[in-house]
Parts: sequence; C-alpha cells; structure tokens
Amino acid sequence: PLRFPVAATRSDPASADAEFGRELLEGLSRKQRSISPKYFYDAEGSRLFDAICELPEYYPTRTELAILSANAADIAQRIGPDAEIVEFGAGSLRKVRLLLDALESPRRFVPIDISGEHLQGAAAALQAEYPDLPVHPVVADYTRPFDLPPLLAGSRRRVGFFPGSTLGNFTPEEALAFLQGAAHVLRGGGLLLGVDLVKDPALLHAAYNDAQGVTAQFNLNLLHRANRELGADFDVARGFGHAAFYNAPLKRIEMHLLSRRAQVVRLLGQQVEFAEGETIHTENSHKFTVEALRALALRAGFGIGPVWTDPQRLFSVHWLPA
Ligand code: AVI
Repeated sequence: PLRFPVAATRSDPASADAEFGRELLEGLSRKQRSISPKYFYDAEGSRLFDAICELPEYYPTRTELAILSANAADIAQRIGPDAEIVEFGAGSLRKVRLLLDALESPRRFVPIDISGEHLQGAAAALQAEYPDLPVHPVVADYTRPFDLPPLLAGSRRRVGFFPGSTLGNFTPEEALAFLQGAAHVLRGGGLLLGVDLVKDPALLHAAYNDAQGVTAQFNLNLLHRANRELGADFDVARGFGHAAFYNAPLKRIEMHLLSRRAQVVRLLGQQVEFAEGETIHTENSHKFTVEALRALALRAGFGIGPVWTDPQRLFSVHWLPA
C-alpha cells in the first residue's frame, strides 16, 4: 500500500476520541484559543454541513456542481481512461457522480473521509447506483499518514478529487504539505481540485452568516460534541455564540465561538475560564486567486493544467497533472 502523505504520526480512528480531548485541552490553553476544524465532522456535524451546502447564501457547492457539470466532458478527457478516483474528504459523494458519469472507464472509486458512519452510508448508496464500479471507502484523517489501497490490475493511474475548497481549511503550511503528499501518491495521474476564489467580502460574509443560522449550529455543534463525548459542560444554548468574518489581509473567513459572558467550563477534570467576548478560533476558510493556487501547486510538485470557473468567477476547478 501507498502511504499518504509521507510524514509524521499515524491516523487511528479508534483513538479519535482521546485525540479530540487532548487537542481541545491543548487548543484551549493557547493565547488565542483554537481547535482544528476537522472536529466539526461527527455524524451531526456532517449532517449540518450537508444542510449548509443547500443554503441560498452558501454559493460554493452549487457553483462547483455547475462548473463540473458544464465541463464534465473536458475534465473526463484530462483524467483519461482506466483511472482510479481517490476523493479526499468525500462527504455525501454528490459531486463525484458528475465525474463518474462522464468518465469512459473508471476502474475504482476510493472515497476517504474522517466521518466513518457518514462515509459508509454514502459509499453504500453510491455502490448501489454503480454496481459495476468497485467502491473502496477508507475511513481516515487525511491530514495524517494513512494507507491507500494498491492500484488494481488494469488500472492505469490514480487521480485525486478534492472538491469544495476544503484545501482552504488548512493553514498555508498544511496546504503545501497536503499537496506535496498528493503529488507523490498521484504521480502519473493528477488532481482535480476545487477552490473558492477571492471576491466581494459582502458575499463571503453572507455565506458564513446565513439567515437560518445553520452555520451557527454547525459551529456550535463542536461544543455539543465536547459535551457528548468528553463530558464537558459548555452552556451551548446561552453561553456561546457564532462569529464569522472576512479577514481581508489574510484572504480568509475566520469562524470563532464567542463567550457571551465571563464563565468557567469544566472539561476532562480541568476548569477553563473564559472572559466575556473571548473566542475559540474554530476554522479558517482561505480564498484563493487562480495565480496563487497555481503557484502553490507548482511548489508542491504538480504541473499546471486548465482551470474552469463560473461566469461570475466565484469558484474555480483546477486540473493539476502529477
Ligand atoms: C468544508 N469547508 C470547505 C467549508 C468552508 O466553506 O470552508 C466548511 C464551512 N464552514 C462554514 N461553512 C462551511
């Protein structure tokens, strides 16, 4: 098996709970308290994220679907025949259907996701729709090393699919490391990468502060999760609120959980004091220019292929040969 990426510690879903507790305590002890956005995605968080994708304000999902559907033939030609498609952060598997339908002879589909329950359900539904396509789900945290199944006999190349601008949730260093690992395991194939573009901050603000408050629920679910899994006593209903804003110099949306009052939270035998207005930084969602994304891809060892965008240039899909 091929190890991805070529680095540090192993991913072990069995120890995920212990890791959440450890990382949360560690993150809460920093000056700017923070926690990795990967902990959003328990079963409830994955469900809430799917609901975000349907919101009128959240343009990335429908825009990327439109780009993929308008350019499916072109994209399929770049990918070529007999490829195995590896999807990173597979979620509900809606977008890959557009690819699979356009491809001449996909050999296998390997969806990778951190949320095991969600992945198994989505993969089983996809398998039922594509009975002749081998579907091989891998439950893993793809920010840590994990094993990819070896290519099947008759497969010619591996092609990565990383839609949704999830790359933007990494720090710039993590994004580079991820792309370097991807370029390594996808050598001879390529990566189809969807990233959100820099745009009018008002549109960005609305997308992360939706009128129905689903994004707020998604953000606050992290605290519910800590209460459920770690026995913490966050007062989610009254004690904390959702805050999201565009940080223009760093070209990113930041999401925070804001303490509405001075309070003490008990968590894993520790007491954590919050001042009124203090925040836990839960997510960055970086926005890219086409040029900046291409420069990053080049540094990571990819070549540069075509980019497809929508008429308003809200979102971009890149073909990066490896
Ligand atoms: C998964 N990821 C690309 C989403 C984003 O837009 O950064 C997560 C999200 N956060 C709030 N809304 C959606």
